[in-house]
Amino acid sequence: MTTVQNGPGSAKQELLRARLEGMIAGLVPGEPLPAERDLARDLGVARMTLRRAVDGLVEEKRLIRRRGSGTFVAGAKVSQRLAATSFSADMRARGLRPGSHTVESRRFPAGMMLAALLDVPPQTDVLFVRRLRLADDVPMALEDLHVPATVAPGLTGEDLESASFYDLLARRFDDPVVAGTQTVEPALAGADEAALLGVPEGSPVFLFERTSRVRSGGVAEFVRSTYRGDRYRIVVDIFPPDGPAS
Ligand code: 16G
Repeated sequence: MTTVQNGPGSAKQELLRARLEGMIAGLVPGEPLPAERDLARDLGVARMTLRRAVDGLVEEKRLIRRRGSGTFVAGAKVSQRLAATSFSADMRARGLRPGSHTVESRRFPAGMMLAALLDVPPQTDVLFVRRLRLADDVPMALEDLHVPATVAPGLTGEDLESASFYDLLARRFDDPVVAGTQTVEPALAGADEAALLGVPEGSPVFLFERTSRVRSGGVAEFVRSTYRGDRYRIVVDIFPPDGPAS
């Protein structure tokens, strides 16, 4: 029966998938697939059959479907240079649209541990914001940000919805980030993180911890960021131990 023959895993569907994979390999990330009608005709399959195969590749994040504009080849891994740049600037530099969604936010006194990391007295008011970071609407990272009120008084979780924290520091508070310290280690996505990032629980992730200082001298943030291991590759510039050759 046709339905069985064309079902997922059927020889016909496998062949179609292989042809689509070949086509994706020949395109660069961000390039569109031809219109569904044309592609179905060229491949000699029904539009529904093609759509099912494309759905599978969209689910695997090999393709991205944008409503109203078509289906595009998903980005390869983002090569992340370890630098004091912001997520928004990094994404823009790659031609991707940065996004930020505030999942949760609250305020509390720093306490001993955060006070040491933020270099403030323990009773200092701290804003905690959990942010989902997106590139072209695809979840890339989850960031648990802690900001002392001393550096960004009045800042709220809502201010960070669809906004760049570093831009706000530079523009609203006239105090740009100038330096930072960052660590990176491998980890596995827990249930909550996996659900927000849209990856299976236990997927490999990079866990970054960063503290950044602003021009006025204070620590502006302590951030614990979970970056998707399937979308990031870390790039590090290396030099001889006594610094770059002049
Ligand atoms: C990056 C930083 C994070 C910073 C954010 C600001 C890493 C691992 N983390 O994601 O510490 O808060 O950029 O981005 O790079 P924004 O200005 O776009 O909000």
